Amino acid sequence: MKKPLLLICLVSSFSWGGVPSDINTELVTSATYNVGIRHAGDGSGRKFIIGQQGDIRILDINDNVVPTPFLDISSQVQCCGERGLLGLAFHPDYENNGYFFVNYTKNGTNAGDTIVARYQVSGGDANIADINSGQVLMRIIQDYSNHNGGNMHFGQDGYLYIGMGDGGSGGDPQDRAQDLSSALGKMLRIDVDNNNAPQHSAPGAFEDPACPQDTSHYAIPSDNPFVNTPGACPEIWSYGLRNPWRWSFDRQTGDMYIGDVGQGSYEEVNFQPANSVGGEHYGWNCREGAHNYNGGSDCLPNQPTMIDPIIEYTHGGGRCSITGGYVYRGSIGSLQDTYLYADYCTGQIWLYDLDGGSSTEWSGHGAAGLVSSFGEDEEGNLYISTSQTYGSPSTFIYRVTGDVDTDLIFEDGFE
Ligand SMILES: [Ca+2]
Ligand SMILES: [Ca+2]
Repeated sequence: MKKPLLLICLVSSFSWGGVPSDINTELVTSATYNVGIRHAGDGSGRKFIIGQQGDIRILDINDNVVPTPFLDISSQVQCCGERGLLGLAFHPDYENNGYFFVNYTKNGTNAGDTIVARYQVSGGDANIADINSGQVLMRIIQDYSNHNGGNMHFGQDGYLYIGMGDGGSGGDPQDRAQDLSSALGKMLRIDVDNNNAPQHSAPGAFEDPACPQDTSHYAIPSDNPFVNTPGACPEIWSYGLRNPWRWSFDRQTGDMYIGDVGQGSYEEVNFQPANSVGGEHYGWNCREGAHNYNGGSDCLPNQPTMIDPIIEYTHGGGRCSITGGYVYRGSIGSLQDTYLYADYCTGQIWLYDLDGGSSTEWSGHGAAGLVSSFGEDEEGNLYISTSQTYGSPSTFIYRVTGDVDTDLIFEDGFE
């Protein structure tokens, strides 16, 4: 608040053009199959570790793992590879209603399909969820095992955004990402506080394409972009995504950054400003990064202008799969206005300067292993999830460290 604007500019210019000399990482804990960290926004300071096998564990304010899981739905979850418990989002009013939402690949009947479900914390213990509170909100039919997206966040508008991959295989053989009558390859947006979503017909073994099933427990925001488009799934917010494995909102501005995993050549980050009205087409499988994919032969007719990424990088050097991160909004001065992202296969991390519009590799960041995810705590500290080797159950959580600007502590961000 008392910080002069000039200082902010000075700090920003230090990070631009190079990696700040004060930043580093520290190991917080090891974990099994962790694919990310979230916070509940309830003032508790707790972090929640997403366990791909179907468990959510609490990291307390002293970075100790609470022995009993917060939730364990592993008996309902099909893991691992690209499947499993992939996403977790806490209701904006979690402190009062105790609701949180999970995205997982189911086993049993309709095995392999994506489930978005709501759970609630138990009445007696803030560190234990009520296992019997589960309510499925939607099921999204899947055939291939890969490209399940799964990441979810609430927007500043109070709606739940759900990132869905194109369903899988390779090259999106059914062109689902461009098809508005499929929930695959999309960013979805729903209202979890109401329930007026239209019912869709019960599918057969695999219905292609298909909108979400089991829609009785959420509503469609009236200003979703395709509510009046015949045949379109009204849940769709934006489309043309291949596998938005990890994406985020800038907690200060509300802008959206989507790390979208590429096919064989380009990895990308798509940007959507906070004032977007939705409907963006991010290209896939007509474009991969800022290039025609497959010579443009998969472009469906009559597509609108497609949005090219703000960041792309090529394969080579072992790079293969982007892990989208966050715009840093914690208390480290030198990282302000920096978006961090990584490549899973090499463990490389880059700093993208929002002002300069360019990326610098953070070599020697010290987070050992392959980077599978990023996470934020309530105060904006940034976490990095890694796995020892490709698909290994042995995973780690690191925290980004650096020189703290005391003016940034306990602020949601400067204006
Ligand atoms: Ca799939
Ligand atoms: Ca794209």
